[in-house]
This record gives sequence, structure tokens and C-alpha cells, in this order.
Amino acid sequence: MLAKRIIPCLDVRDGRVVKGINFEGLRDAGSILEQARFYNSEMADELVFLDISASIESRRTTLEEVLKVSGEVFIPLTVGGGISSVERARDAFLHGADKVSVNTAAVNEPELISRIAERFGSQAVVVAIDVKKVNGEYIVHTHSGKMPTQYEAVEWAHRVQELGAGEILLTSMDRDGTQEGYDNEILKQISTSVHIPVIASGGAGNLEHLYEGFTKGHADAALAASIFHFRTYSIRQAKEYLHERDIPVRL
Ligand code: 0VR
Repeated sequence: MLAKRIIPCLDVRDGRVVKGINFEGLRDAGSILEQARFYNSEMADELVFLDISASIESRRTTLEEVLKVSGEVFIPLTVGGGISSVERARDAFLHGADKVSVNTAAVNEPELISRIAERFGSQAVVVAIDVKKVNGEYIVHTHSGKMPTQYEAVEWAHRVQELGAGEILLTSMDRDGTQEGYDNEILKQISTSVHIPVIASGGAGNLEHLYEGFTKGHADAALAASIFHFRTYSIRQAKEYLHERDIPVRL
């Protein structure tokens, strides 16, 4: 069985790591470079940079940070936030990204997924799906969680797979930053119905939550921000905990 991946996520804005709850109340969570160096030394399997601002200037700053980081951090980097064209994706790759994550632009123009996959390979395309439970249904949201779409989450997951996505980053907006655990209900529905890897995101609060993301949610990877940025747990502690419970991880 493929090793399960532990992925810290740097939500970045204006050159700093930030962290909120339910996508709100963003507070400073350190320097991008320092956090990236730390996670690289800590045996994280991958790193996600998510530029959550709207501004062009912030995106330029983030790419400059990615370039700095990619010069000294050698775990796969995924860059998301404002990737709205093949050119923007190419820009991210030229600055050192190994994968790009698309969300809003993919909903607005689904063929963008195929174009980036055709140009750079499906393995370089992560489609971020931000979901919120609305009247009992998991609805896909865009624009940093502000805009509901016409898509139900499982339907959209199937669609992005058909369009050539290499993996899905599934974030529960209801759980983001709450430390109440992943939303394993939607995670399982999607993980067991697509054949591409699914990364659990949103809500990890302790090591058992990571374990449940793999066992109840059937995720291929666990992304977390709060518990790692504020040093509640180390990556090594997370991996040892999972290894002791027979979850295959790279130690
Ligand atoms: P934790 O729940 O702290 O582990 O957060 C994991 C994940 O939800 C966040 O790293 C990130 O994906 C949340 N996303 C966005 C956002 C946060 C604030 C504003 C916008 C967005 O657009 O994804």
C-alpha cells in the first residue's frame, strides 16, 4: 500500500503565513521561509502554499517566496491561489512549484484543468474543492469560501477527475481551523468514488483526527495547518502515532 502523506499547509497573505477559523479571523502564523525550512527538516512529505489574498501583489510576493523556498527545500511544493490560466500555472512552475492547485478558476472554466494537465501532466494538477454543508448537501464553494456554486461535491469530484486532475484537495470549510476533526462523511464519499488521490483538509485538531482521516475518511493524505503551525504536534509525532497504528507512513 502506498505510504500516506502528511502535508502542512501554509495559508499565505502578503508574504506571511496566516491561519484563521472557517476562513475568517486570519492571524499571523510566522515567516513562510522559516515554516518551510522547519517542515522540510521535520520530514513533512509535501508542502502546500495557498495564497488566500485576492491581490496581484500578494501573489507576486508568494511566488518570490516559493522561489526562495524551492532553492533550499526539497519536498514537493504545491502552489495555489489565483491560478487562473496555463500561463499563471507556468509562472508557478518556473518559480519552483511541483504542482499547482486550482479552485475558483476550475469551477469557472473546467477545461482549464485539462489544459494545464495536457501541458504539464496530470500529476502537476491538484483541484482544490472547498465544501460547506448546506441543508444537508455538500456544496462546492469558490472565492475563498465566499461563493456557493451549482455543484454538489461528489458530482464535481467526478467531473474534475474526468477533466484530468491528478489529485483532489478536499477542504471542509465547516471544519477549517476548528480542530474538531476532518469531515469524514464527505471525505469517504469522494475518496471511495474517484480513483485519484484525495487529500483531507480542514479541521485536524489532534493525532487521532489524522488517523480517522485515513481510516474513516479513506484519504490518501492528511493536510493540516493549525496543529502544526502552532506546534501542537510535530510531523514526527504524527507519523510515529500513525505508524504505531499500522498506517503506512514514511518515517
Ligand atoms: P486547519 O483546519 O487549520 O488544519 O486548516 C487546513 C485548511 O483548511 C487550511 O489550510 C486552508 O485550506 C483553508 N483555506 C482559504 C482558506 C483559509 C482562509 C481563507 C481562504 C481558501 O481559500 O482555501
